[in-house]
Amino acid sequence: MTKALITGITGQDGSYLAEQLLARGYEVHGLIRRSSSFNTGRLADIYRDRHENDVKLFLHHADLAESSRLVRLIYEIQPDEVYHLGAQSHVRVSFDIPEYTMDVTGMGTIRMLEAIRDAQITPRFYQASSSEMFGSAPPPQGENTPFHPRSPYAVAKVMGFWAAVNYRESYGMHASNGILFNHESPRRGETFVTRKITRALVRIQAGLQEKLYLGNLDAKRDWGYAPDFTEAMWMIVQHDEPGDYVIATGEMHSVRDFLNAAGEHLGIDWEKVVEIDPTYYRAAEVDALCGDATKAREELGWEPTVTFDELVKIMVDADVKQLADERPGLNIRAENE
Ligand code: NAP
Ligand code: G4F
Repeated sequence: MTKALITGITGQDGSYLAEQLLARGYEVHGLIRRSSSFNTGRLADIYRDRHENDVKLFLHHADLAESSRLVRLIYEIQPDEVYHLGAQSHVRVSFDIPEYTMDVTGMGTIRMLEAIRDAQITPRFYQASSSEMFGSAPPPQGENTPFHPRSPYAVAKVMGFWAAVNYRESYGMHASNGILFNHESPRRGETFVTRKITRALVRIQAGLQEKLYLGNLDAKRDWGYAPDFTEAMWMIVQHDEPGDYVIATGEMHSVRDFLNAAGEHLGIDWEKVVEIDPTYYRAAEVDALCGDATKAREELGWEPTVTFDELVKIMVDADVKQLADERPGLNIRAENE
């Protein structure tokens, strides 16, 4: 049975990847942080108590800031594949906590790579690189586009990218970078713009919130569907030769386009409820990202399956359902009226 280790298993991508690997028959190990409240909500459907039979998912406390624990765990687990997804992943927050972001998102990758070397094992390694590394380089961005990072987060990701390349070249590791463009889902963190929009518009429609405060509506992103993108991670790791791959839909939309699509699906005029709050502006913005995933299509056979309009509908419908599940009282009143 193939053993995989996932850092960041409690996040959006980690949870989808864990599901996909379990469905393929893997034994999956995940690193989780100690938290004063449950941080395993996204794993609820796949987690089973370890006292039950045939358990294939194992969670271990660790932190990317502590190398001794990483070394010990990797030695004990002896994974065949390591998917390094753990990171302080919020770009705007990275301007507030740059040192922490550099440590966890940048140095965290070095700690993982060194822990693998210390354990004297040779798992395949996936580094969660990001389109943010391209920063101000104009679209379309591909594997040969020079990086111009525009945030502490992006600088840290550039470090992680080159660390993976360097360990491949120096030690012959099967280390690959997935340079993923934005990917979203109903499990997206609530403070990233897409989920912030779908969640807020649904709450406004239900009368639970009056306004939605946003920053730059003109920023453009290449938004795909997260499960398509975690599938690409697995395909990258299975490829005989390690390498670096852009994963993207090749379509670009603005934040305003996302508001239009979500508002239309809900039947809400978003312009009446959205206000601009400069708090959400970034010290340096990334204006436009749109990826060229030709290499992934030709070498891996990867293609996205969900369009922009479908993605918006999936996210809006999931937030409608989540609110209905949270507030049964609200639903009963609506049905009786
Ligand atoms: P996410 O939802 O923010 O998940 C981040 C994960 O990292 C969570 O499990 C989090 O744990 C964990 N983590 C944070 N700090 C940690 C620490 N100090 N030690 C151990 N674990 C820590 O991110 P995502 O959207 O799933 O993205 C996965 C990876 O891909 C990240 O590296 C991200 O930077 C990168 N990426 C994402 C996108 C995208 O559009 N989603 C695009 C390109 C690259 P908690 O649950 O406890 O917070
Ligand atoms: O949703 P965002 O916060 O995502 P961003 O900055 O593109 O980063 C995400 O994608 C990266 C891949 O390119 C990942 F590496 C990273 O980990 C993360 O997952 O912001 C998208 C755009 C930005 O231009 C931002 O300025 O939306 C704009 N925006 C406008 N108002 C807002 C808001 N972003 C947020 N988070 N909140 C707002 O109120």
